[in-house]
Amino acid sequence: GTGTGTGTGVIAKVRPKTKRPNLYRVLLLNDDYTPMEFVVHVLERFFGKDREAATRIMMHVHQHGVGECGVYTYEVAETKVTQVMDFARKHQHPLQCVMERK
Ligand code: TYC
Repeated sequence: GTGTGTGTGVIAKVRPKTKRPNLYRVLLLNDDYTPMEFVVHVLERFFGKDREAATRIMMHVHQHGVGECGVYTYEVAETKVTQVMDFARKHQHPLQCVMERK
C-alpha cells in the first residue's frame, strides 16, 4: 500500500465495494380452495402488508394465477416461504408459496 514502513512503492487504489446481494421474489400461487380471507391474513402476517395492499395482491393472484408478495435476500425469502407453507399446512389449505431469483 501507500502507508509508511513497508516501502514497497505500491499505490493501491480505493474502490468503494458496494456489492449488491442477490434478490429473490416470493410468490403466491392461486388454487381453487384456499379461502381469500386466509390469503389476506398471510400477506398481513408474514409480509407486513396492510389490509388494502394484502387484498390487492390476493385478488391479483386469484385473477392471474401468481403474484409477488415481496423481494428479499435468499435467507429471508427462504424463511418467508417456509413460514407460509407451514402455516397453510397447519390450517389444511393447499396454498403454495415459492421463491425465484430476480
Ligand atoms: N382462488 C381462491 C378462491 O377463490 C383464492 C386464492 C387467492 C387462493 C390467492 C390462493 O394465492 C391464492 N377461494
